[in-house]
Amino acid sequence: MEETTPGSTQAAPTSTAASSPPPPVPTGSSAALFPGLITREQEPLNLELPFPTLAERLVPTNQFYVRSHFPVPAVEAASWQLSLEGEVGQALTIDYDELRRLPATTLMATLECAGNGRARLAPKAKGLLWEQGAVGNATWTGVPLSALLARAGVQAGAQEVIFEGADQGPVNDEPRAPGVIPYARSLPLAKARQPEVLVAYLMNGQPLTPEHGFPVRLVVPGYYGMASVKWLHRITVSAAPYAGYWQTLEYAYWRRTHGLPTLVPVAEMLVKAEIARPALHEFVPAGQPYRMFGAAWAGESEVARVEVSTDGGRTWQPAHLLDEAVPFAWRLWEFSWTPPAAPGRHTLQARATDRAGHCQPTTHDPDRRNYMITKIASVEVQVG
Ligand SMILES: Nc1nc2c(c(=O)[nH]1)N[C@H]1C(S)=C(S)[C@@H](COP(=O)(O)O)O[C@H]1N2
Ligand SMILES: [Mo]
Repeated sequence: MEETTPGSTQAAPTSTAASSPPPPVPTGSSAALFPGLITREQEPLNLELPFPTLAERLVPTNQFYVRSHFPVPAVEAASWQLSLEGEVGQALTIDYDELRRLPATTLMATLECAGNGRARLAPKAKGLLWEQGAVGNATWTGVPLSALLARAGVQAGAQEVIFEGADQGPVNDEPRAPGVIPYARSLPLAKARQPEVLVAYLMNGQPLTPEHGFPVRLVVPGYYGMASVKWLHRITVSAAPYAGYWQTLEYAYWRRTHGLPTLVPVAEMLVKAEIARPALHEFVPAGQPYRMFGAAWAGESEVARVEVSTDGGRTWQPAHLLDEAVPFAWRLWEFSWTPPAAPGRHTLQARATDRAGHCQPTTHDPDRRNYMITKIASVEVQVG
């Protein structure tokens, strides 16, 4: 397998996007537009992919999970504007047509919600109880953020870039927000300048759906989903670390520095494999080969291998990776398992290792709070 530099294989500009007329104004949103997804919450809309239905490396847009903290805002492409301000030489605003006339990049990237897998935590975690499917892989087309930053001219002393969505509301659960707030997150300047970070307007080759951020969203390959701000309308370059609600009170975890726990924002995705099939409690015929199947991803690194255990983690055997390593995109895998001839219950596990040698833990570290749930998952099946 080839070692690849992030962004190098696919971040090459692919022509200037067409200036076709803006797509129609979105009209509300509903779970009915996403047949087959599990509704975790109706309002705001939160939908999960039933992971056992996974079929292809690219998840069709109408099967791609939806994670929203506020009602989906109706943003019109014709009146949408993005402003870029703060610690820049020349603040700028750009509209939808101008954005689509700039040199664009298309890349494949996996987004996973930092809370994916929360349903497996014991004791019962707070927050939406995602099982396996708050994750998806799609192609994204947009303008590299670095090009916009270069155009505005980032001032010396800038540290972070803050991204604001057009969605907003109160947060009524504890910890409460101070009144109505928008969804906003920041990136360290160094990440914001990477060629893979896109101001995106196409998903799987089509205009974004309202639920996935129409007309324009940020896509931050390698980071958990919370960084990929939807309905993006304002970018602020900041000389100080941003300490907003979704950066500190939510989507933050404890890191120990000099023995002191310190809250830090959730950022890079950690290596993880998931089993799509068999599904939990599936019936597997005895004595004949069964094709186990799943996906694995590794944030800013790359999946080096996936292994399967059919004996409760005592021994591990290599799974077969079905597709090429592409930076930031998951890889599908399969493993042929022949269960014993005798009926009984069996526990199947899968784990992934990234290029840096990181593997998955067997227990969830409480310092991660209810985020970054990568402990090796078990699927219990009935052989008969
Ligand atoms: N404006 C805005 N952007 C957002 C969110 C949001 O609620 N509002 N949710 C974030 C979270 S937590 C995730 S996991 C991803 C989900 O993207 P998707 O709904 O397209 O799958 O969007 C992120 N961007
Ligand atoms: Mo998320």
